[in-house]
Amino acid sequence: MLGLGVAGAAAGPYLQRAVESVTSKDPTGLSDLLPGGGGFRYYSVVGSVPTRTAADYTLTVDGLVDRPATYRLADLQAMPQRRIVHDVQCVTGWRVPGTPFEGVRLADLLDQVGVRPGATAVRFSCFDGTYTESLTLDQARRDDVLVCLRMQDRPVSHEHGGPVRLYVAPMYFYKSAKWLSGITLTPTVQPGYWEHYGYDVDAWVGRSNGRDDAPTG
Ligand SMILES: Nc1nc2c(c(=O)[nH]1)N[C@H]1C(S)=C(S)[C@@H](COP(=O)(O)O)O[C@H]1N2
Ligand SMILES: [Mo]
Repeated sequence: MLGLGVAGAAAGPYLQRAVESVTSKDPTGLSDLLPGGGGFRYYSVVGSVPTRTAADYTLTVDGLVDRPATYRLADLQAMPQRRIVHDVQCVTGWRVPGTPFEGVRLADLLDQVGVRPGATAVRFSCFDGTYTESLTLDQARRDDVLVCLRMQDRPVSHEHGGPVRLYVAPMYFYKSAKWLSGITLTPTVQPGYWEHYGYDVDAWVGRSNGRDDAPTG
């Protein structure tokens, strides 16, 4: 527990326990540690997640915007792509070195729909039906926050949250919502799934959750 503050010591194991209790009931093994994962653990807070492909995937952007929009996979693929390589750090302790993520800047999507005055935050929802995340508008506009179509230089696999996941480079990996289906501009920050259990909303790696990990981005 060296280096953990009170908050981290109290909250850190909670995610681990919850994930384990979910995975042990998961007959698909989807959320379990799979071989060939390249150091990643596959996490899901639900037992099974529907598969979405280019044929039926959609991403809706709504809330406090001028032009609500629904994007298909091909729409996102047609936009300018950015590739970033950083370490990945989970708040439970595991870290994966230099991992490429590639996709559309969230900032570009926000510009397309036109953020209205009054919006200060972004809420993310997922087609697993349960997981949520959030960012402030300033965080969401960062260059290293991607609506990610590729991970490890291949299309984001179903297990990793494909076809589209969020990637928030400088924050703990729980901010990087998998199976992304909705982006909603909100008047205030609405804490995400794990944040209701005590994890920090501002989840900067090494500067939150009572942890002192080396920064990732
Ligand atoms: N929809 C969804 N997104 C999620 C999670 C989840 O359970 N469901 N877990 C988070 C956590 S805690 C981590 S560490 C990463 C794990 O990503 P991976 O499964 O690709 O390794 O996804 C994050 N995004
Ligand atoms: Mo995590």
